[in-house]
Amino acid sequence: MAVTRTFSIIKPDATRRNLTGAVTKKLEDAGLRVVASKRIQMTKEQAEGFYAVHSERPFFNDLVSFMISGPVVVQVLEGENAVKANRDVMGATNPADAAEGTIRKEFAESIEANSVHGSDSEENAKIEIDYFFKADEIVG
Ligand code: RTP
Ligand code: MG
Repeated sequence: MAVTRTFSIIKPDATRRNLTGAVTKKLEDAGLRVVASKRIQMTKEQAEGFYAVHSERPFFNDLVSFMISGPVVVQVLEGENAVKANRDVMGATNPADAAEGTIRKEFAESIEANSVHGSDSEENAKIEIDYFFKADEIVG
């Protein structure tokens, strides 16, 4: 299996509860390596652009408001089959459906305040990494 990269966000509900380390440990325990990381306050424009794919969904405005409600930690993760490894450890979008041992089962507050984002394909991972990071900010 190839070593690949994915993009992760530790969302405002998790940074607010001081869970940056706890979430990162889950990612690392799943075999992923943090090769870039920064804590940022997203602007409304940044969040709208990032979630543009969801702009017609009924939850879009709430989602953007939530994502700018506090700091987030954006990360690039590297590992074998990184997109799938990350999605597996994240768990289902709705914590009520998330499997035991996943980040969302353990930490998420609701379907919206669900502690983490992870890219859903390698193609989107590249786009999302480029949205937040310059090449020299990533050290593999
Ligand atoms: P993500 O993109 O954040 O990794 O999560 P995901 O793939 O599991 O979920 P997605 O369908 O892409 O939805 C993006 C984020 O929107 C919020 N959401 N709210 N109120 C709702 O019904 C609802 N549905 C989704 C969540 O924060 C979700 O992670
Ligand atoms: Mg998604």
